[in-house]
Amino acid sequence: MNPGTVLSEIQKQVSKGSKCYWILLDPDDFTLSQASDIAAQAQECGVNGILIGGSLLNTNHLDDFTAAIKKNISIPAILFPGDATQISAEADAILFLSLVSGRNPVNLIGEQVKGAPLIKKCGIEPISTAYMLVESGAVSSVEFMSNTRPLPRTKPMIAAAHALAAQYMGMSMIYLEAGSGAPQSVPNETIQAVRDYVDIPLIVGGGIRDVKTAQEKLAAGADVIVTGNLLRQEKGLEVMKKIVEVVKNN
Ligand code: 1GP
Repeated sequence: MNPGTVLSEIQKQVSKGSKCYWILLDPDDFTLSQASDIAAQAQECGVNGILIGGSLLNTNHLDDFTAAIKKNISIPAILFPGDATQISAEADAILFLSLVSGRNPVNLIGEQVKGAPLIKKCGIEPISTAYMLVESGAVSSVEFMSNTRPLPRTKPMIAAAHALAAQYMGMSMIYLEAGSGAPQSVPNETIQAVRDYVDIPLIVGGGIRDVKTAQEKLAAGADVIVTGNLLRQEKGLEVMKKIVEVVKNN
């Protein structure tokens, strides 16, 4: 794919009203050959992008992992970093996240300052993304690692105000996150409220493990849905293929 075109491709899709589906591969959860194989199958069935990353990596193979995925696909490989250590020149782009739901300066601007020069050296495309953590019924890894409070589930307008502020600050996308393996996904009311307030692409992830939930998030206004843990489940690939169909038919 042409360098520097990941965001513009997403914007093009969204402006046509098309929905997208990304899968998240955590380098701690898969071997290189598993990741490469899953990425190839994902592309073949119509997944639109591969996210790579995790809140805390316990392995040291991000470059090799990303290269193994890239070898088999032409859809974008996009880093989804937990911190400034998760940068690789092998990727096409990186979600340049700021955890705007929290009030911890380390996650709002500190890690970004550390990572920005490395991203420039790597030449990968940074995509400014407002990362918003929403309560999910359990303490997520993001909540614990960032030492921030998630947005309350029952107050959609608080989420909408954060998203609008992020758009006004010039961020290119919103990521509404319930957390990896969340017992409850982002509430549909929260997605709707954010959708009503912002017109930049809206990504929703965390706790989406079945077709019905995926459909609900799309209907509520998500432009992109993300599944991660689903692929660690038996029959995960089958569910992924069914979600692709739902996304295509939206
Ligand atoms: C986590 O949004 C992603 O950051 C995916 O979450 O693993 O729960 O699908 P799941």
